[in-house]
Amino acid sequence: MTQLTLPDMGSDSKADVIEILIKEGDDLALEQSTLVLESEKATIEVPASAAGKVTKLLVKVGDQLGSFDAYAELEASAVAPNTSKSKVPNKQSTANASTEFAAPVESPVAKPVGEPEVVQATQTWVQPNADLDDEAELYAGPAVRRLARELGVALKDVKATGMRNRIQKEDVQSFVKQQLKQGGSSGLAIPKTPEIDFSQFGPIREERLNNVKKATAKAMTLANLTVPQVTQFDQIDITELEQFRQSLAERGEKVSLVAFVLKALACCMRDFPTFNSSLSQDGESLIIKEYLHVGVAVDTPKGLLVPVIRDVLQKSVLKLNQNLQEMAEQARQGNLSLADMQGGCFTISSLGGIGGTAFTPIVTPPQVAILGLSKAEMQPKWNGESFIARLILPISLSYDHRVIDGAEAARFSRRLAYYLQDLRNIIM
Ligand code: CAO
Repeated sequence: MTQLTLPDMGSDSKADVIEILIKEGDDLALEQSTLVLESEKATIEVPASAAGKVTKLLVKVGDQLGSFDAYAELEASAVAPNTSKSKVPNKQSTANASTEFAAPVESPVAKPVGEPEVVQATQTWVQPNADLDDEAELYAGPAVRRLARELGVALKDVKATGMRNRIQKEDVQSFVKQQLKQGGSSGLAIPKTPEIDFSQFGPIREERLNNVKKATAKAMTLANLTVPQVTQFDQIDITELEQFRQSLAERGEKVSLVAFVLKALACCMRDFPTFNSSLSQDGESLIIKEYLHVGVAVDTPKGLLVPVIRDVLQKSVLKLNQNLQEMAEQARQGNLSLADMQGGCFTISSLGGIGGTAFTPIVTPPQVAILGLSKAEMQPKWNGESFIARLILPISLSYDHRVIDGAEAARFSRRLAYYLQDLRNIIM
């Protein structure tokens, strides 16, 4: 058994134990901090002078210790303890050398047979008044300051519960817990929207949000906070596609433009697998999917729902159209199951039936991109000799810039144009 004792403190006066950084059963490493002592002018962190398992603590917070007092018993490990005695620099000399290590001053003393081996601290550093915060006169030991630094906590915000108004480790921990509960209210945390009594400006009424709207709000907030998004705008000439679509309609086959876009999009995702990926949780890798399911945003009386159409690459445009119409109807009727809305690799949001020239759809993680369709309109296009009327579809491709670069997004939207401008390219 080994006893840990304090080094020579350089005077007869005693220091208060203000923090105990170890507990019985701990495996102590050599020079690991064990105690924080406070004398009138300094805070001293005492490093372990031997490695081993702590079998007994001989002190408690509030005790007073002086030079060579024992404070713990240790079952020493194989690592040879450093048994040289040392002397803490006296306070005058430490005033200008706050982090200086004291040099050993005595050689090891042979221990009497049968007596516990006494291992004294060999090094310590003294920081005269270093724990006194100039601005707010805060007291905290080095270990607490280190913890606060690691957690990004400003000590002035922490309520102290220790002796002489000293901030303890537990105070920092409960401050962090409190902040997490409140959703954070300091530093870089997102400030809350101020609560305003709108009735002071005129009559109001309050409508409770339904579950769809609440889920959308949560998903959009998460998406906007976590994904650095960019939107690439482009225009696609769908004149021929529309003529083909109309000819199908004349034959009684009504096919949505979205079904054609689904097919062309799946070809693009096959060509650019990054668009069919998710960033791993630790941000270290990309998870590339070998399946290809696409969600389509549907405007329903309850709010936005996104049913997922499976295996888009393998399906014909007619099959995709059938899936789209069925899913959209189920969404409007409120008959979608949770499974119907899961597993999407990409999303299409079409506002073309309503209008608008462009918008910035929001990428919803873990997906890395979303395609917005706006209203196609006839536009004059120069063919080198004259202006001709062409049907132009505006698209808005938003992407997660952590995963997709701008050049890749531009190539992707050009590839989509390649497939939609001439559908024959899809079967090549
Ligand atoms: N350009 C020009 N006209 C378009 C068009 C476009 N991009 N897209 C649709 N139209 C026209 C067409 O004339 C279409 O009628 P026909 O197909 O008979 O000619 C008509 O608008 C209706 O289209 P639609 O968009 O309602 O129907 P759809 O089958 O093409 O799309 C669906 C299905 C589910 C995408 C759509 O009904 C829908 O819900 N869209 C809203 C999606 C949404 O809310 N997105 C925002 C999400 S973020 O808040």
